[in-house]
Amino acid sequence: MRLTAEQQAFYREQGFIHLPGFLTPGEAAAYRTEVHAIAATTAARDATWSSVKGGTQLTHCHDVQFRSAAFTRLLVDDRLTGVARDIIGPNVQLHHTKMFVKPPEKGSPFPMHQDFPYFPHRDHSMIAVIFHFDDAPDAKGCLRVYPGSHKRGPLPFEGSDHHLSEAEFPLGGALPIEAKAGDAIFFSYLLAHGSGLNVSEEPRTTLLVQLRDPADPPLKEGHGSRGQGMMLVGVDPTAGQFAFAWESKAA
Ligand SMILES: O=C(O)CCC(=O)C(=O)O
Repeated sequence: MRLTAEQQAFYREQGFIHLPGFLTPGEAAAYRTEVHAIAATTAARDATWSSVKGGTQLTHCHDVQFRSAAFTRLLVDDRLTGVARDIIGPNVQLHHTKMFVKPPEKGSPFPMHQDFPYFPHRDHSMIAVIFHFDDAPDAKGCLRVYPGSHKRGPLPFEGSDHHLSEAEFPLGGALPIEAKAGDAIFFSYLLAHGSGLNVSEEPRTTLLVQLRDPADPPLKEGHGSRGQGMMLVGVDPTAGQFAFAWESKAA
């Protein structure tokens, strides 16, 4: 799958693109089963932001391709790498993966934020891809974005959770991107985004994959993950000699 010139122009202007039917309903259902199987193990934990009060929950696990081979295959799926190439360029490198299940009636919201402050990069090549494995209407806490906000570059944030000012970026004022099972949403790590509470009777199940250009260096260390640096398409023109895993403390 590749983006048309029109879709690429939309992404450049708006900072995101919603691609309905990216996965088939059967694929989405199979991935959903995998995510819920991981959620039922001790690998998953609650990832509700410290600033979110009120007894909500967010079931979360990093590095899902180390839990289930289904996600390894998804990472190199031509549909994902094709669209990622149209946004990032010919070389696309994995940064990290994480799954989220927002449980029914109490699935935590994500306050508005940019991803930039968590893992800043020099050229801002970093993108996120959210795969929806079940329907995500507004009542389930679908993604909300401020279209075009990526053009403002890194924005001032508040507190250790790096959230944006609620006065300037109220969650309720952001555009809801209601999604169906199988949809994917690609967006810049500079886009102001968040999502609401799941008040519905069903879980909201997603996978988030973060990708970058290998030639775009991180401005700070500290957001490593298993598998980080894997080339998903193209080559890493910066690659020198690797240390063996047992030689590196970070490995
Ligand atoms: O899954 C969502 O609703 C938002 C996820 C998100 O913003 C993030 O992980 O940075």
